[in-house]
Amino acid sequence: MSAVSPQSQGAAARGTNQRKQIMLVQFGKCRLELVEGDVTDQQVDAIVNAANDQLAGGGGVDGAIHRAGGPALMEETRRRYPDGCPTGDAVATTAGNLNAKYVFHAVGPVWRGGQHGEAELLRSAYRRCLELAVEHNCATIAFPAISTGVYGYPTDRAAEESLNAVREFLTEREQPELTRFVLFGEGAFGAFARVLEGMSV
Ligand code: AR6
Repeated sequence: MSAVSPQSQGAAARGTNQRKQIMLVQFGKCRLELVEGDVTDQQVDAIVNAANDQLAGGGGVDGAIHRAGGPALMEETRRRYPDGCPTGDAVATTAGNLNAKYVFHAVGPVWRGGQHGEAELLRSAYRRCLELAVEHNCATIAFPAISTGVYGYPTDRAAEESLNAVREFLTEREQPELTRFVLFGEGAFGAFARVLEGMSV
């Protein structure tokens, strides 16, 4: 098992008075970051979208990604994946106007109380994105907190499954170099940070 050395630090967001939270952890050769922010602002090889199984677009992260990426994203998605994408899986498109090479459209589970395979489906959605990152030679990838918005997955439970899935993958495969969770708001950041701190001791 890789050594884990957490360092947590608050950093002033450039150009604003707001303090944005950042937490960094190293798993062997791989770095895991938690940041508070907007996933569409990230400059990484792959940005992950929290999509639905029809890849039909929607609100939340999905809406923001399609707005920022432009219409080319939906055109490509429709052309290449007319049947959508099953829950727990992910598909890749190019990233349009986003500052990335790819968007990985991941489909997380709808929360139905926790007894319907939600945890395994959520872990699988993260794993599939990391596999796509390796296949597409992506050194850096940014995730939102899949399923924790419209799909209703409790954030603290999602943090546990998501971070464990990513840690397992990074420890086994030793890539990608950087995995960043981009968490919308202090509440989501805090939930993920608490789980990551617990994992590091
Ligand atoms: N950057 C980072 N995180 C964000 C952003 C953003 N720009 N916008 C929202 N979040 P959701 P889901 C957070 O609802 O639960 C869509 O309609 C948000 O606060 O985007 O997987 C799809 O089409 C929450 O914590 O995704 C599907 O139908 C998290 O991202 C459905 O919603 C995920 O919220 C998918 O639902």
